Amino acid sequence: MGIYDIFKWITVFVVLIQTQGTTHQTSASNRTTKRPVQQLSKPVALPLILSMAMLESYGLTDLIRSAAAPLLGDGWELARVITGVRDHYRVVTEQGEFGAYTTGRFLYSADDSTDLPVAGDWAVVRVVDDTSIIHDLVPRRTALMRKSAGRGSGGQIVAANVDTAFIVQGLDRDFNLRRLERYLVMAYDGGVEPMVLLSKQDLQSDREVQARVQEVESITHGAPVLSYSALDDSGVDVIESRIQPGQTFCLVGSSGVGKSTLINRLLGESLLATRAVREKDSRGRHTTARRELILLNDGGILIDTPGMRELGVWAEPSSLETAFPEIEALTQGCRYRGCGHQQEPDCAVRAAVESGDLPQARYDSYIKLAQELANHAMRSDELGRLKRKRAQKQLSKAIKQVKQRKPGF
Ligand SMILES: Nc1nc2c(ncn2[C@@H]2O[C@H](COP(=O)(O)OP(=O)(O)O)[C@@H](O)[C@H]2O)c(=O)[nH]1
Ligand SMILES: [Mg+2]
Ligand SMILES: [Zn+2]
Repeated sequence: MGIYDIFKWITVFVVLIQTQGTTHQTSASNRTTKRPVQQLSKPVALPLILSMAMLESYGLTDLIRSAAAPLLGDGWELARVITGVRDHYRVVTEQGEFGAYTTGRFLYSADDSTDLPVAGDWAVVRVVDDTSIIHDLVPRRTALMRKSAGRGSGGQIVAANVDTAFIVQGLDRDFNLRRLERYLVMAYDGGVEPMVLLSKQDLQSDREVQARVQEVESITHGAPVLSYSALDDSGVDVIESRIQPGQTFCLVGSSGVGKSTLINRLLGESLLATRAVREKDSRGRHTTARRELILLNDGGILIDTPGMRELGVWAEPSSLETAFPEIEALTQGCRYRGCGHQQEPDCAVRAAVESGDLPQARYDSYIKLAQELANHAMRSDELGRLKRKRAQKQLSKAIKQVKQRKPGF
């Protein structure tokens, strides 16, 4: 038995163990066991084989593999972006962590900043010595997007391929239902499940906390609302229980609400991982890059975001319907299709406000957001929209392929 045969059997063994641990591996198991064996026609070092579980712990799924397959050339590999600071990226591949930069061709083909890598992106990279070159991005499955700061600018991607948005709000002066609505719109628009985390419950009486949780539940329409305190640890275990291995959670919320504190608390002993990564930049200077994507000990991936003073929404107007479902339902009773719910006669939405069924503040918030989003829609770049559609199509195709292989996906 030659050395490669030994490697081959080790791989098969490792892959078998991996596939045992993951769900829905029925018809796909043939394929997942075959692929790494094929790679063994090339010399492969043992650590690389063992670390194949690494990208899975960073959230790699068959869906992403399928979507990436057409992009992977010879010598290229998949990586997840863990720091998306422009010109100073950091990625993790099956071989470990690397600083990364984009190719000129990639930059040239980018229409605007939303095409550039952000934390959570899956990228196709080539590792050269101790650095890596980003050739392309796998179409994003989901994305959290905000209006970029500054006048007349477009959208900005906060994080990509997020499963759940932890919308953190403080049970202190930060508490604000209207701001929460903005974050909910952002999550729904990006295809991300929202979960509201109300921090600092130690600052309020139990009754007050209860009342605020109920208030929030009245606008989340079923999305979970949890309260906790990082000070006395109450409620943190419930948050922990919601974090599933391989799932990506992005913390969003105003600065000062307690996002970093919560991350440190969830990290527990692996606190070190939140420390900034020291590395050399292109000129050989030592710089510190903030690490945004963090892997938890018990599995689960967290993405920290810098605090946002004010969240400018950047979403398709249709995302309002998801965030304001009760208003969407009322719309059916308006006399005119496309009713703006303002001056139009026989408006069911305004009637509900007058009868007290719909709180005035909720209505005002809806109208304000609808106007903001309509303005964006008019300004938005048609090309960008088309590209989003194209990426979406590519992704739907990949989803279909995975579904065909896996009944019950
Ligand atoms: N009383 C109380 N203070 C908290 C809690 N969580 C965070 N803080 C404090 O809030 C401040 C801001 O926290 P930080 O995590 O930096 O907020 P971030 O800007 O959202 O990352 C810090 O002084 C924390 O100690 C909490 O649950 N209760
Ligand atoms: Mg912070
Ligand atoms: Zn109306």
